[in-house]
Amino acid sequence: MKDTIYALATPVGGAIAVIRISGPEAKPALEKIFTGKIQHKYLSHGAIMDGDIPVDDGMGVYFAAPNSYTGEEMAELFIHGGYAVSKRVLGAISKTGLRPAAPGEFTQRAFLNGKMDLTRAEAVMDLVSASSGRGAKSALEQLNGSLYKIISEIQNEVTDLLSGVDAAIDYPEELEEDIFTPLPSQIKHIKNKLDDLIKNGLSSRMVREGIKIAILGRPNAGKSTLFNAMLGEERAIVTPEAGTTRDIIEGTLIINGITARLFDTAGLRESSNQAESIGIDRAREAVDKADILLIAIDGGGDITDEEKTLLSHPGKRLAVICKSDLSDGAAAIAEAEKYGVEHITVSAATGEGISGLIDKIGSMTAPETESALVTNIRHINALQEASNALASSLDAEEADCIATDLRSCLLSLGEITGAEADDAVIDRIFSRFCVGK
Ligand SMILES: Nc1nc2c(ncn2[C@@H]2O[C@H](COP(=O)(O)OP(=O)(O)OP(=O)(O)O)[C@@H](O)[C@H]2O)c(=O)[nH]1
Ligand SMILES: [Mg+2]
Repeated sequence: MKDTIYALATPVGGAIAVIRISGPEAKPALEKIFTGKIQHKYLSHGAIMDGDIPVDDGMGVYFAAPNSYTGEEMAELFIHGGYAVSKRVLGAISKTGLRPAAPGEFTQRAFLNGKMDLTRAEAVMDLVSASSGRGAKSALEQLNGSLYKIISEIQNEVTDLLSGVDAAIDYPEELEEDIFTPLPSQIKHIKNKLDDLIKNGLSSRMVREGIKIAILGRPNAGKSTLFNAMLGEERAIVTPEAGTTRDIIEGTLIINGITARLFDTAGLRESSNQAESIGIDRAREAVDKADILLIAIDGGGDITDEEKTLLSHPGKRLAVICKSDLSDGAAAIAEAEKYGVEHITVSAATGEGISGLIDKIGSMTAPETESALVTNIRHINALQEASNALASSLDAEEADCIATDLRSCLLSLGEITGAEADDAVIDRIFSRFCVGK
């Protein structure tokens, strides 16, 4: 039999705090500490007692198993949110012999009791931690089981193909139809679906987790001025001297409902100054971590090799031709076009072009379809493995090898819904949750 756990489900210091209790002792514990009426799904008012001493006044609700979030006996208390009150109430609960919950333990129990599959359990956490409105929307869709439905459909299709191949291996004489001729196109069809989910998933991951945008360029290109103009505040130091910025400076702005973390970096050049060199190393590292690279180029200058390297960087990037109040930037524009990089001309000093730049970034982050579902990196990786297994089945010549690849595709898909996930993976997933969820 499981033990009974409790946790504060809200941050301390709000107006109201919520305490959750789950496990076989939930009802007896509630009876000990709460004077209100205790009835399934009935919210009642009462005192919270520590023995004979009232420690707070609040609301309580009891859920009889299995009709609760975790599928177990559960109770929730809504108390005053102050630190001292929460502490006394938690103290009273612990005296009833319950155990404090580990991170994600409520949702883990819900999963283990079959209340939700893994995609939904993870969506709970994504919803709690979503930093933007659109991120919350996609997590909510996932919570409603839409990802589970799509993955199940794909699993069925692969299982159908696999059963055909298995039948052809085991009973070659009895098969009336030729299953092998249409097989490659059937597999490709499924693989395309997986690849679309992955592609849209990557951009919707940016939606949920926010995007990282790094501004890079050579010294004095106008990066810090651009950074300040985008944030609308004087954050980074600007001087006419080359090599002003050293540390990476971070600011946050919301673009189309997405949280964007903007990074200003040290201008790239060879430097003998130690602090500047370290700053330049960090700037180069920022290139790899950024979802979008803004390549700041002074429209009035010549194009350097550093700038050419940035323009040829793979991944999402945009050339920002700076100081349009001083020059038309024709040479820089021509260079960006040569590398096939989109460009926009701005003057951070006058503000010209800045809102256009922000719109452009917004369009670069928009998922390609409205229904981007896969926002979780674990899911994206599993989909990628499933897709790789299908690719390998297309190359396979022996029926046995095709069957093996189709099986490994199914295993990867099963990891997403939890049907095939092993205990270690499941523990790791739930340990990322917050306590009380
Ligand atoms: N006229 C004009 N001057 C600008 C503009 N943007 C930047 N500057 C000037 O260019 C100089 C360098 O600007 P910064 O923003 O410090 O350049 P940076 O790229 O951050 O330089 P480092 O930090 O040294 O790499 C400063 O004197 C700015 O005032 C612009 O749009 N128009
Ligand atoms: Mg700077």
